[in-house]
Amino acid sequence: MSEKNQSLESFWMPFTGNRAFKKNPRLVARSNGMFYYTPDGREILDMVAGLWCCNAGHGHPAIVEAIQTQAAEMDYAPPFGFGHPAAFEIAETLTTLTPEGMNHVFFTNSGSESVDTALKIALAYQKERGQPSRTRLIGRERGYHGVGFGGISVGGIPYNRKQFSNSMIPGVDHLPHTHLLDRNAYSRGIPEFGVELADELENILTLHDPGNVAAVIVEPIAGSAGVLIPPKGYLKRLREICDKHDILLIFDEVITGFGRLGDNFAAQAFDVTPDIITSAKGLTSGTVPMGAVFVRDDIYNEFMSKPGVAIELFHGYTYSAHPLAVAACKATQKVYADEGLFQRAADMAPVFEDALHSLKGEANVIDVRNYGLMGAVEFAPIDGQPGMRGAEIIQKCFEADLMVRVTGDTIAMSPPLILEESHIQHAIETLRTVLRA
Ligand code: PXG
Repeated sequence: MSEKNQSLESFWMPFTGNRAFKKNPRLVARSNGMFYYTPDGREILDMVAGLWCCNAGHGHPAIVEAIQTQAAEMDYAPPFGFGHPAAFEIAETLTTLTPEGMNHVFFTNSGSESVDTALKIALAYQKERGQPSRTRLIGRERGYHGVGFGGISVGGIPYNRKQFSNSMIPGVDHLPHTHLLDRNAYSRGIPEFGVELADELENILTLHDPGNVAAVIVEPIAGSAGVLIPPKGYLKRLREICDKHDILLIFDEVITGFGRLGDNFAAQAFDVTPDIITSAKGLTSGTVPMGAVFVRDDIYNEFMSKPGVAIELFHGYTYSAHPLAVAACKATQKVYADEGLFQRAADMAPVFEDALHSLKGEANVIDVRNYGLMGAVEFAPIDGQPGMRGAEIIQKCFEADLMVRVTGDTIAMSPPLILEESHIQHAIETLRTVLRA
């Protein structure tokens, strides 16, 4: 690999074909703005914001400085029984971005931890309010909620569950996914058909009795499964059914939060207010690991209203509200606000949409979909080798200095919100060239 001929063997890479990677490594060594740089200096256009997270672009000087300053000032502060002022300050700032009445936040270090935290809060809340029979959880096919046992249990990506099939948390059901290729292919923005898929929730509730169900968790837009946009009216219908049966609705906004859809959260973009929002990634623009779970005031107050209880929730992480993460988060949020990046995402979305949809008609393209600055192009699989075409395309793109994300035979893009029209054109034309070759 390098002059030192260092082996790649020791690092067991996550969600990666280790053997294939180590034969043909795709390494990046430096980043700035919209770009990564390989160890030998090639400039790679980053159309995924790292992994859907670097919303402010790479190496923003204000964020870099905040992290450096904090590292020198206080490296770590214990979050159990102690606090540091900036944690309370950023919590308050963040709750100005959430829907009304959602003014409390629990800090974690990742999306997976945010999901498991949200599920635990939902379960504990039902007990606290005197409804201990409400223990069941409902996720959705093709949902990705991270890799904790809770997250894979409510998640709906078969490969992520298969190796652990006997160890899922009990009492979980799944809604059908909403990817209706035959009816909704090439939708621009919100697809027209499929609101009735939300009604399946009523059937699941009838089967188990609503009084046994704690919460429903969905990604407003499924990201990892290939950018699946909810059909028109679908999220509202889920909200109505949850309200009718007094069930919590959790939006997993690990990807959709912090400007990705041109608004603070998908909750605002789609005008549907959940009871709990999970987040991570864009929270710190991917600079320092951090997650956050936002809860409605009455959920928090339920825990706080019990007399004589010392610790209200037996849950937390050594690194909850880590000073470096908090500093990064504060600086990131200031950059988002000062530079109007959420609005910028909204402004660039139509340009992104037009460019993506110009790929309709290219070889093997079977769908293009988009919302805000999330987009995907789906390809017909090679016969008997699902995923192979997608893998080839991202390799060819990387060789052509373009970073995109692949899931199966779908290429996804979720660029930093700082991108310019020229980046969009360059990315789409590079992809077009790869497809034509
Ligand atoms: N929920 C959602 C909706 C996510 O997208 C997580 C939870 C878990 O976050 P952590 O920080 O624990 O990884 C995610 C993460 C991909 C890809 O290929 C997506 C994610 C992570 C890695 C790869 O699409 N999303």
